[in-house]
Amino acid sequence: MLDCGANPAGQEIAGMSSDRIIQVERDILGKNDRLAADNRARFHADEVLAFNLVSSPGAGKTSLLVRAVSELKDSFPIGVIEGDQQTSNDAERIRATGVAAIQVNTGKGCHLDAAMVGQAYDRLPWLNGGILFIENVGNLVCPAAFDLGEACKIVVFSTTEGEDKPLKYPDMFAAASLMLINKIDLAPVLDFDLAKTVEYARRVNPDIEVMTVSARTGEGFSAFYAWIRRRWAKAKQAEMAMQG
Ligand SMILES: Nc1nc2c(ncn2[C@@H]2O[C@H](COP(=O)(O)OP(=O)(O)O)[C@@H](O)[C@H]2O)c(=O)[nH]1
Ligand SMILES: [Mg+2]
Ligand SMILES: [Zn+2]
Repeated sequence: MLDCGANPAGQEIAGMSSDRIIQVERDILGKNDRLAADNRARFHADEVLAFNLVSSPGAGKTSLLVRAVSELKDSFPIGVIEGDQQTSNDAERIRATGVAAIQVNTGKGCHLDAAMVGQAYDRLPWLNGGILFIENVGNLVCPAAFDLGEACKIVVFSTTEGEDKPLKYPDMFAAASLMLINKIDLAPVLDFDLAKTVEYARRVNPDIEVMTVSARTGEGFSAFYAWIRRRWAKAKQAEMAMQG
């Protein structure tokens, strides 16, 4: 349990008083927030736009990134940080596209933290003016609580997961700026109810933007790229305004 540190469910832990548990959680999250602020300052200095991709395992984060980095790599310097408990499979899938990727293995850990991301960022080539994609560990719970220094979180939700997941795991949908509904190619065979999914997501986060995509067919990706380019232009504008 304490691997995670976030203890979002507020469970009891044998031998620890609830005050002590709350203190340990505050210490862990407080330290993470300081390191996330350091990451954010570095991304800012490098003019790097960082996205933190979160989802349950198998929603299609890596498939989506393989397609996106292949199609965006001529427009932006791109780097990827891949988080999984074990294996470097996902980093290898990204590197096969010619884009730099660093694998972080969290072992028993169930989320990436800001320290891991800072160390992985050191090992990437300089992404000056580019984009950093961080693929978090597949888990709809505690990655919501750990700021990595990203510009925003993107939750990837697939049509195979059931429409009610935004209600069951509200913290993640509340923390995300964009929901990519992936595997839309499978929607007809699954009787997937898109309207219901969007309604549930907006119930926990009225501001969440929603797009449907298929990492398999490429459907919906031009809208996703347009969204990325808008975020990028906005960050550039803010930068220029600050420089006066
Ligand atoms: N039909 C379909 N399958 C997909 C799509 N995206 C991913 N998959 C499949 O879903 C499985 C998990 O994908 P992966 O990218 O590894 O998910 P991750 O665990 O979130 O990184 C793989 O078998 C993919 O081929 C999609 O848009 N449509
Ligand atoms: Mg993956
Ligand atoms: Zn965790």
